Amino acid sequence: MPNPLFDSLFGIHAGKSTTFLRLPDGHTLTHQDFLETAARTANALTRLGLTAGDRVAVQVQKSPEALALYAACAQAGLVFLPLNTAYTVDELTYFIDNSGASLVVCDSRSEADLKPVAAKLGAKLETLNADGSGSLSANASEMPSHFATVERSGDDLAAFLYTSGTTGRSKGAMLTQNNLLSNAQTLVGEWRFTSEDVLLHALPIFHTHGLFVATNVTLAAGGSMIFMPKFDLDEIIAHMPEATSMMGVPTFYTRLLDDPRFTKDLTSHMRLFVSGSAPLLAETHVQFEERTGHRILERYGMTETNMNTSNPYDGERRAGTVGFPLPGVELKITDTESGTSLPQGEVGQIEVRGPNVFKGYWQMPEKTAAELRGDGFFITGDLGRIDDDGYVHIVGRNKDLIISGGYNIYPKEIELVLDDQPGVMESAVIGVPHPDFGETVLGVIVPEKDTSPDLDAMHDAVKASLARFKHPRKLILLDELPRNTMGKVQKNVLRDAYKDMFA
Ligand code: MLC
Ligand code: AMP
Repeated sequence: MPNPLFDSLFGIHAGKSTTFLRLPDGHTLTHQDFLETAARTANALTRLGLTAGDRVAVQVQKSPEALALYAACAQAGLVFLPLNTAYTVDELTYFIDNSGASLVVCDSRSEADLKPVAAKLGAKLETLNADGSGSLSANASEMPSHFATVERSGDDLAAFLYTSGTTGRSKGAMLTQNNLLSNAQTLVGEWRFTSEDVLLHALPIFHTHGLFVATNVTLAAGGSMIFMPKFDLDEIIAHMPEATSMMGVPTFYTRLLDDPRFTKDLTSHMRLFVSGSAPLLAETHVQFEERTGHRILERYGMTETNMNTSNPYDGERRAGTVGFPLPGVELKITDTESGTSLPQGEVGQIEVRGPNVFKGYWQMPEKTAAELRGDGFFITGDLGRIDDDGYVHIVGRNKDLIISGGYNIYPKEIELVLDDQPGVMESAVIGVPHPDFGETVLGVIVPEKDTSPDLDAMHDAVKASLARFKHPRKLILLDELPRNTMGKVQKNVLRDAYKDMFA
């Protein structure tokens, strides 16, 4: 029975004894091994009573079994909802509740905290650990290694990815099978991936970049991955000679360049380095070429759209640009107020339309209508321009967003916590340049008259409710926030004032 995503990414490898995953300790898994684990897991999920369209919320460490859970969800027609391993119980509670997940899969270490949450919200709970153990794998090991793939259409939902908003409430971006599949197939062609490719995979698998770009592209091409649990400089350097390609956020590349072991010789076997999720400084692009002879291929994407543009494989990879719209993707620059198209070369908001663009935000029709136009164009919130040669330049953001080491942080979420603390009149959270993470979080606090708030207690309050990567690196006190004549806080003035704080 047809199931486009499963059939085209996974099913096509049935019976193949070719290597799919190479683990840093030398273990390997063939495509067939992987499919059998996925089928066993799909049987276990079905045995739990899950049926097509049910959501499966997953907060687990990166492992072959975690990836097989993604494949199992595709095969059983379930909606895969991966969650950052840094999220706190508060954050997870919202995602489980909002998505109406039927099942939560977590590490055994989180079981005690999440069991009551899942029970209260009517979800089942299973465990899956970094070493592949846990109740889900134990159930799966008793199941048959064949599963009758559940029929799905390309328009059916395959995944939810939560993305925060300017109001502080996260929105579940609904991605269809076709969104994911069409983008993966396009990228295979654009980036010339083949079954000969060995991708050095050090990204997390709970976001678009590591899962829907790196993994799906490798699957669609029939290649293999050196599957690293996380970005570890020593491990990356040790395994690079076995790889042909790597995908990463800019922090990966600046960390590599900071290491003298990263040389032209080490990369001589590589055919492609791709960067995205955050701006790659033109200076990093230039340094990388000087050191290795390779020009990084920068592309631009989003949770809601997968990949939109890419520099060319053949032809000039232009530093400081994100290249051209991908085949099938329309991109225009519009006026932020009126939404009308701007003349060539002018700066405005980037809008995109294509088979890659998501279906909307789960149960948030107003938010969907505000960002996804009736004619199918999605308002990205990024500001850009198209140069005379057609290259897209991202010049800023029309949304209050900080990107730290490739992770998105919405200031509002942190401001809400800070504003709640005793002695705080108001706060403003901004992103300032950081040599390792690109940007980092700075909190500016205006105390109530004649009070001096306890900054340590504020750090603790943030820690209790928000993931580590969102914590302000520093909190500072200010008598008042700069405002324009309309009374709006001028974050650009603050960003400018503190731009050298971590330089
Ligand atoms: C970890 N920390 C971070 C952080 N990552 N803080 C801010 N920003 C981050 N990105 C915390 C750690 O918990 C730790 O806390 C401290 O900072 C230093 O940790 P580290 O050891 O230096 O970090 P590391 O574990 O090496 O992680 C850094 C990283 C990782 C860059 C390798 O963040 C990463 O893999 N980023 C990739 C994100 C990604 O995949 N983005 C794609 C989104 S999809 P403490 O307590 O020790 O101080 C998307 C669409 C698209 O955007 O276009 O692709
Ligand atoms: P996310 O919501 O996590 O998917 O992040 C998407 C955002 O990351 C985009 O809207 C951009 O602001 C940013 N982004 C992704 N790729 C690039 C890039 N190559 N250059 C600049 N910003 C990027």
